Amino acid sequence: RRIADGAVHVPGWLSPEQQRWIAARFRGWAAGPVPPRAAVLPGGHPMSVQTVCLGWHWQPYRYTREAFDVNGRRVLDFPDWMVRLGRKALAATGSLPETAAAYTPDTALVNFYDDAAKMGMHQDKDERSAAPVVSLSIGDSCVFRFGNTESRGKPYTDLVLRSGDLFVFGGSSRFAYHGVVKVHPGTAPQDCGLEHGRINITMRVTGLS
Ligand code: MD3
Ligand code: FE
Repeated sequence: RRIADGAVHVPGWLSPEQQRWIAARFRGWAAGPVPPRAAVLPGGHPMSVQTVCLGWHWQPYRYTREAFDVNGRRVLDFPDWMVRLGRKALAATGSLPETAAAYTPDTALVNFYDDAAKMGMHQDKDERSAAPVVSLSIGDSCVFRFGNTESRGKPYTDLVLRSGDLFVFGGSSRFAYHGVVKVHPGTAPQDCGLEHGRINITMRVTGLS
């Protein structure tokens, strides 16, 4: 379960019913005012994942309140149920009860991976907070690469993230390089609510107002 300082993996934390419920929320966001989009990197290349932002709109590499790069609409609210889920997630990884209860994420990036999508090694440092990131996966499994804080290269650890898995990145792991090497198509469990592809939710504290 403990992968590194502050990095805790809890396989199968979400029940199939919770996975189906969240997959249905994703379909709602996808049909909503700010649909999933592939963010375009500063070099002009679109990312291969499709992202829905909640609370704050993320563009490489800043947070805004309006989705200027999609359709200019105001960003979707960060739902209360996700704050509660984030607190439960921290509690489940053994953080102090008072720390878990005070955790108040204000943004989430909800990434959809098709069969070919991946995410290169990067650090998440657009937030002005060192609060932990909570990650939840639904659908196809993937190879997740968890690296070090110095560079994109070795040493790193590859592990498989499956539908229902929880991962929390706090402490010195918060600013570690990480990425998604590949998705394993066709591995989504029958009962997860997603027929193909992979959803990953990362909740964060932006430290912005
Ligand atoms: C380690 N997402 O959205 S989740 C991202 O599966 C992102 O979609 C991946 O990396 C995905 O930025 C990986 C696991 C994760 C998320 C945030 C982290 C690992 C992290 C932040 C710091 C360290
Ligand atoms: Fe990341």
